[in-house]
Amino acid sequence: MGMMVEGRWRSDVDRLVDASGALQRPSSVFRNWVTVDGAPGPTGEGGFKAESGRYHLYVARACPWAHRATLFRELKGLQEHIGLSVTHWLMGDDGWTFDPAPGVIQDPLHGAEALWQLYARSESAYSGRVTVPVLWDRQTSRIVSNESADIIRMFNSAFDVVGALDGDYAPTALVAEIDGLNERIYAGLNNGVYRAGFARSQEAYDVAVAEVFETLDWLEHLLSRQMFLCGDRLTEADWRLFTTLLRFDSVYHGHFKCNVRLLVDYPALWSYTRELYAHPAVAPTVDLDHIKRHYYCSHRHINPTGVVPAGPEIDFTVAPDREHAAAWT
Ligand SMILES: N[C@@H](CCC(=O)N[C@@H](CS)C(=O)NCC(=O)O)C(=O)O
Repeated sequence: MGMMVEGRWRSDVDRLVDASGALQRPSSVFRNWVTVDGAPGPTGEGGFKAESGRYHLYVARACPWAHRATLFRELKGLQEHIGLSVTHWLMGDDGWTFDPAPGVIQDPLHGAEALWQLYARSESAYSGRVTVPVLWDRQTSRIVSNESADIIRMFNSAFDVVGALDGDYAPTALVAEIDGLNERIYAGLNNGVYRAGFARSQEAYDVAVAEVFETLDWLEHLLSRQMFLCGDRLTEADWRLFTTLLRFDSVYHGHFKCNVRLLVDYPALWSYTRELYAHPAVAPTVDLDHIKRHYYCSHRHINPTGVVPAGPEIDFTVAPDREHAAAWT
């Protein structure tokens, strides 16, 4: 895995694991916000007003953080308002690229061949990681944000004035609860699976994998009693959890060694995952082929042969069987 150093791509730098062998995920650095009137958001600079056709989203289908952003683009009906490019599934020596392959949507704005070129265009002396998702401003040719947590909050409400679909997944009265759930689920599960998978010491792995299954056990208990994480209302917290659950048995169980139990061994969580999967916004955002190939081929330090396993066979379309299953009209 490479990174940029003063505006240039370097493929020879490996910088995510500390001396104890534990994964350190650095914070995102572009933290501006699109707002209704262009006023600054909670972080960053102002000037990014919600306008139809002004912004473009760059994602990898494999990435669970980028997946949040494409989900919110669909949930809020923003496809006509915000363009989309999809990288190649392989994150190799050049990082994320737009090499032609099924499912790749190339860069219509600048014809970038690799994502780092867009980071360099936005900030010529940029040093740091080149991550997806990226929300790009066509007007200033700059990255607005590369933090998925912020991007989905913007998508949730900022574009309502330009014709987004109804639906508030982070209502003010629930924000504190959603933030609390997000924090616990991020640490124990969304990022916990990465901490387990990228650990380079037994100790770091043991700590991470225990937290993954503690978190799943807690979620199973919660979702066997209520429809969604916040009770009866579907919120952002559910969608952020969903992108990790969707990948669990296909990649985190095998590739990241999170193999104490499978998702399908958790009756409530497994049904909940299928219920969310059946939401009409989900199918256009899921590419399990990109997901599996990305993980098993990109992380050669974990899977040196790059061989992608055939299974497991998973059918997300089996009817839900929770007593209080969610259904969509
Ligand atoms: N905090 C970021 C994390 C994004 C992230 O780590 N994306 C991964 C893909 S799953 C990536 O692009 N990694 C490239 C790299 O680290 O060089 C977010 O949630 O948006």
